[in-house]
Amino acid sequence: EHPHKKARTSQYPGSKVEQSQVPNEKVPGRSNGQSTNLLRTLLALSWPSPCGQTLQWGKGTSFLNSTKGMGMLKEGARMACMSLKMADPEILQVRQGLVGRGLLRPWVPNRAADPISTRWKKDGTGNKVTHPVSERSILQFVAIKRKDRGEWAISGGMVEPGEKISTTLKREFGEEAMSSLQKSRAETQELKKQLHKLFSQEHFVVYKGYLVDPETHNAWMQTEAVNYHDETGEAMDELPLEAGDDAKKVKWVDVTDQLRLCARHSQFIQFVAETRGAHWSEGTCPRCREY
Ligand code: RP5
Ligand code: MG
Ligand code: MG
Repeated sequence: EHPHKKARTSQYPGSKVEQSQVPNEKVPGRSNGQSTNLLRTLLALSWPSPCGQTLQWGKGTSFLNSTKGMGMLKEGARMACMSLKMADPEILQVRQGLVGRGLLRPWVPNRAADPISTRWKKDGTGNKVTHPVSERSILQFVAIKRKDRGEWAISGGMVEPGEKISTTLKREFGEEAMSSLQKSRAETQELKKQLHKLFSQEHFVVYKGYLVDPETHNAWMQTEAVNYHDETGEAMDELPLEAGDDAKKVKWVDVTDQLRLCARHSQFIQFVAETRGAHWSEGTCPRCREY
């Protein structure tokens, strides 16, 4: 599936605004640094553009479709290309006809971080539970149910300005899976120690990059997902899970291909399961199957 498909074929979340059906070949890759640089430059030029703070995505759509809007966009692109010494203003083509920030706060990439905390599923006697069909050990991860969209997800959140990703990963897990914002000062200190211990464990970066989620031409998501795994389960088992902030529920969930999570979160979890040799699907060759 084309990575940018969802953003072009459905309504913008929480609205009745249809995203236009831009064909694949007309979509410039967001991995293309030039596109991002160009947008940055356009914003830095502070030319009266459709990217202006006052335009919302709804209004922006009609503005952009107007002759005046398109003219300004092209002129801005031309100026930006001149300043970047780039040849092709077409790189700033309209992706799905929506301009402005939509649901997102910052312009251009909105950085998020997704902590994936895992442990092995155990039975009453402390032995690992294996799946009867795949015969692989079953992994569990901490899932939250989002308040806004009601979907199950990883307890991720946005990177605050100037914040290190490693801090965001800990902070968001604390806020959404341990309700840290509701704790007293003493409890917060204790919680910080627990989180520090958890997040100092063995970990690896699962994914880093563009994320299909609410987006417009000018504001989109990118994330860094990191897996923190507790092999013995000692630290994770003691965790007093309590939903907070963006989360209305939190629980340990078995990892399988039946998971339906928001954004690309199921793919992140699949990658963790396969990397750790855990159960994912009932098929004999999970990597050969199409999901
Ligand atoms: C997802 O939304 C990201 O992967 C991350 O989990 C989350 C960040 O947004 P908020 O939870 O702060 O709304 O796209
Ligand atoms: Mg949050
Ligand atoms: Mg969140």
